[in-house]
Amino acid sequence: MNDAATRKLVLSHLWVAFIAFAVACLQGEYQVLERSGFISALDSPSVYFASVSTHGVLMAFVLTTFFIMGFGYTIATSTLKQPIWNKPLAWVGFWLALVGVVLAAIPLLTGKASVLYTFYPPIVAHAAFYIGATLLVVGSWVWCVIMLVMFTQWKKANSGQPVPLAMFATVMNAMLWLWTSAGVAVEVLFQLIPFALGWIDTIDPGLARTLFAWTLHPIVYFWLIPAYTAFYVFVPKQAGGFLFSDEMARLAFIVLAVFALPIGFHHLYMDPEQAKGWKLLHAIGTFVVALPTLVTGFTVIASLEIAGRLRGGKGLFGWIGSLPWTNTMVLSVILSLLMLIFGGFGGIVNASYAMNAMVHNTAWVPGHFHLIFAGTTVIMYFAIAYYLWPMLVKKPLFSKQMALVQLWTWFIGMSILTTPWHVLGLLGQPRRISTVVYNNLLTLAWKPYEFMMIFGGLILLASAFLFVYILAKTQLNPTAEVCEAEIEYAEPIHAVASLPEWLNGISLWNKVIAVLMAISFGYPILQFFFMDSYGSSPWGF
Ligand code: HAS
Ligand code: CU1
Repeated sequence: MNDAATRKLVLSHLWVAFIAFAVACLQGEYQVLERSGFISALDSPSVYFASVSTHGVLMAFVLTTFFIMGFGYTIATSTLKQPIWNKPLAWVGFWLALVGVVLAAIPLLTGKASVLYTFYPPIVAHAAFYIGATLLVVGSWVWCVIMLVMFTQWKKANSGQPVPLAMFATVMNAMLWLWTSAGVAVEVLFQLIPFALGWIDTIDPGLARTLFAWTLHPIVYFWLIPAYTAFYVFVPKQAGGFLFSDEMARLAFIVLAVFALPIGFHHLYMDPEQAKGWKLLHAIGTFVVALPTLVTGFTVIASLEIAGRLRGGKGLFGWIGSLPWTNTMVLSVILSLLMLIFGGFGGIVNASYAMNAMVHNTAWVPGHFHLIFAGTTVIMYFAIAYYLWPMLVKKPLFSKQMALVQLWTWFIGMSILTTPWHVLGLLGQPRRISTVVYNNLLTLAWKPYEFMMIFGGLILLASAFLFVYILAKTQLNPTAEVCEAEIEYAEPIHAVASLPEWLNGISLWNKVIAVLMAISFGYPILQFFFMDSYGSSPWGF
């Protein structure tokens, strides 16, 4: 991290990510207020849907993609000890993605792209929205190419050597993202852009939703992998111990990347366009993809236990108390795992066909993904930022105490926000609605939960601004001494001297994915071309 040009590149990516995040948090608080119906002056479905669409795009696409790119450049340069391959190209990727975001933001903020982050045709947005989203994805592909080239070059120069675990995970994620984004790219290029420009009169929502389902599950693992990377490569060292198993970590990343892809129909259980046999196949894959998370939970907790015992913790649970709870990385992983228990439980409920029927399209689903994405995943983005910031700006963190408060408030706020969502879902409150006025006892029963959500959202908003404040203060602090710390990667208990190629490369897994995708999406997509299909006219703007 001594190369100023690389630091500038990484910081630029991370700042875009975190500014998008702060704006989206503001919108989040407005949305819970609007939905609650407590302040009638706020009631406006059109503003609500413009806001929720922007919020979703900023959180799910902008925060994540820019963070993942910036973090990936950091991992690649620090683990491979190589400069970024083709830095000008990396900047091209950055600018393409940023121009895309600005282009998409204009129709989003002016209510011309209120199609939510999942696009939902036949609702149609202004073409600039889809073109902007495409540029963002193309910018991220540039990052994928750079990661793959650096990985390949390193392997050539260090043949037979194990690729550092953090880089292995990053390259797996780049490969995963190329596969993941293909589904939505086809939808946008061949359906949505022509539809928005009026080149085609109708669209087949069944095909569009199938293509989006191709992307919708693996994208969540694209977001998650940096968090798991930090679990494995930073946490054990920060806790004062060792990684329980390097090989087990690789296996977890492989199963995550491979099985994230052929399972998207668990988002379509209640949709008519796919038959039940295909849904069953995707359901089975969904349960397979939960396994690497269990392996991750096990390995990370085992690593924490090693650290706790090395620090003198005794007895069955005594090691938990002796962990360094005031280390931002260690505190984050503990809070992240706690949120994972309940967020993951919700995922298993969703994945089970009969229970999905109960919760699908209800407030339960945003409850699930706020807990597991905004909670489990994003808290690790904070931890990574706190860890890297002093090395990126060469100044010590402005205030560790404030950072700890920020992490705790995020955890508390997210718990208060998402618990009522789960309950409201079970009480039948639909998701993706502005306000539901049934005027009956059912909606009265919702009110206390709505109130809790507003409160949880306020805590989160304060926490988000505190996060950005700490980063900005650290960077702008004129009096701080110079910080020369370097990134420290965790050592496994048993050092890996050599690895079989399947644990050290991606080519086998790329082929496995190709086969699994052909099996799970081949016929379900092809069927649209040889059955009668009925297009829908545009709906919306
Ligand atoms: Fe999900 C919907 C199924 C994980 C994100 N998910 C969504 C949506 C998003 C999302 C954004 O099957 C909404 C999409 C939309 O807008 O329509 N999800 C799953 C399953 C998992 C899962 C099975 N989801 C995630 C992750 C996400 C994410 C990760 C983001 C990062 N999800 C679904 C389904 C739907 C869905 C359906 C569609 C719902 C519908 O009807 O629309 C699994 O990967 C989860 C596995 C996790 C576990 C938890 C294990 C727990 C561990 C913790 C151990 C810790 C301990 C504490 C013991 C099984 C490992 C230690 C304490 C100490 C102090 C040390
Ligand atoms: Cu999914």
